[in-house]
Amino acid sequence: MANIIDGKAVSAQVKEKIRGEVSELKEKGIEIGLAVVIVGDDPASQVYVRNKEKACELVGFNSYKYALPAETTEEELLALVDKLNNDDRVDGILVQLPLPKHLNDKIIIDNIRPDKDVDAFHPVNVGKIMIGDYSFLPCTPAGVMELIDSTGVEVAGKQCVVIGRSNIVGKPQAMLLLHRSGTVTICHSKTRNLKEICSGADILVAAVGRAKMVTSDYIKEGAVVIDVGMNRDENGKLCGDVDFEDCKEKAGYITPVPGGVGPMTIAMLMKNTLTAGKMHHGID
Ligand code: L34
Repeated sequence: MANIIDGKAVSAQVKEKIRGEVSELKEKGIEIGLAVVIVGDDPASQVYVRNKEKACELVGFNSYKYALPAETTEEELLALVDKLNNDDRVDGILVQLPLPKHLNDKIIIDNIRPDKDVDAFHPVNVGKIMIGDYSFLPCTPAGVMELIDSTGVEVAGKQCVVIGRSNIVGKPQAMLLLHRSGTVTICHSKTRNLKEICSGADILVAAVGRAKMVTSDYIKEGAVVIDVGMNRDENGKLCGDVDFEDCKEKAGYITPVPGGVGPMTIAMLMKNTLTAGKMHHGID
């Protein structure tokens, strides 16, 4: 039986540390604010945004939620982003993705001030990550790194395989593993011999968005298996990209869904917001 990595516990530790720092800042009269913008009524996004608000409350940030109707126009959304860019109470701005189809993510993200871009999705922040000189790391990949670290397994020199090449997870994940001197392979829908490549991985990160695609024949005995997927199975139950039941004996360490990467994404958002707040107040 593999060790199950408890994302809730690790995220609680991260948030506790942030809570301490936030209360010290408050004593100095410094308050930190996060604005979360959600457009439309995607039920999954609503849950994630709600969890972000709860985390803000826990660590002591002011949270400003903007729930806009699905018909919101690009001009309206850009006007809100501009307002938040210029609002001194707001240290971090997050526009929850996916946006309704008529809105172009790229245009919106390009208009968030890079020093308030706590998702690290703006091209300036993406570029900084590429060269290893960054203030913010993207929340999900950064959370994955924390979960790997929680196992005590060293990344340097290991075979690391990332399944998925999105701008939000796969690509930056590969970069973060590379920064830690992992030997990194990125797999995607055109990859040949996917199973063979994955089964050579000491550290496997699955971020494809296909329910239970990674079965035990994809993993190496004793591997660290991190599941970024958030899918619904045939019974409508939340599940990851990894078939947890099938893999839990063979893996050395494995994350569950829920309770794995999801809570860490949120903890890392809190960390980035604290960093942004400190930067805006000239601390550190
Ligand atoms: N802009 N859009 C922006 N930033 C992000 O960092 C995200 N992401 C992804 C989707 N869109 C985004 C999130 O917030 C995914 N994501 C996210 C956040 C939280 C959780 C999952 C994904 C989460 O709380 N997961 C819980 C279960 C939630 C449930 O019950 O449905 C868990 O334990 O995994």
